[in-house]
Amino acid sequence: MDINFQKSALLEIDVQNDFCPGGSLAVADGDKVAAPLNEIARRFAAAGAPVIATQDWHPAGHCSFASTGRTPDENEVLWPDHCVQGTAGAAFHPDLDTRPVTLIVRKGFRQSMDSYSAFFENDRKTATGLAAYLSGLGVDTVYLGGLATDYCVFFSAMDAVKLKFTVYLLGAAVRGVNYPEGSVEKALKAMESSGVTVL
Ligand code: VGL
Ligand code: ZN
Repeated sequence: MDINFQKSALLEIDVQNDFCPGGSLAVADGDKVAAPLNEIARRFAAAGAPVIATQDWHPAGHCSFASTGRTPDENEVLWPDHCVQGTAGAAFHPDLDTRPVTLIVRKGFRQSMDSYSAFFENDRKTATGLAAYLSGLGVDTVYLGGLATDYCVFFSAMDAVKLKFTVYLLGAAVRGVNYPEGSVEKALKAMESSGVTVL
């Protein structure tokens, strides 16, 4: 893979214990994304290029938790309690090498709003600051991997396209929830038809 490290950033989405086997919202083989991400992250680091890791970072009783007893909005999915701030479940999976990481973006930290994307919260308006950070570094291309293909990776990739970044999805470094059934397939198709290149 030929990467222009002068203008590229690597985004490692939500490689956290709760999304890996044994976690409260486990994605099948979620831990398997760590090795391919580590390999490419070391190449970015060696070139002095930015490596951004995101962390789903919810307060206890977060609005996305089914345990609140809330009735979900149309098309909204509620989840088991996961990635509660400061807990072991919210920590990066131990297989993820965090040494190359230059910035950690935490998201979903507001009680009443979720944030799947690394760029915008789920109101689709509130910025996380990541776009400005990347622009400030002259980045115009992002490589993406992590968890989960059909949620946080998907929304991050789609926002990156909207923000006019060139977007590459690291196909071997993503895994999906696939809930509802078929959502991984649907997400991959939508990303590809929006201009995301799946490697
Ligand atoms: C995610 C569901 C809930 C993700 C985060 O990282 O894809 N999925 N919160
Ligand atoms: Zn979450």
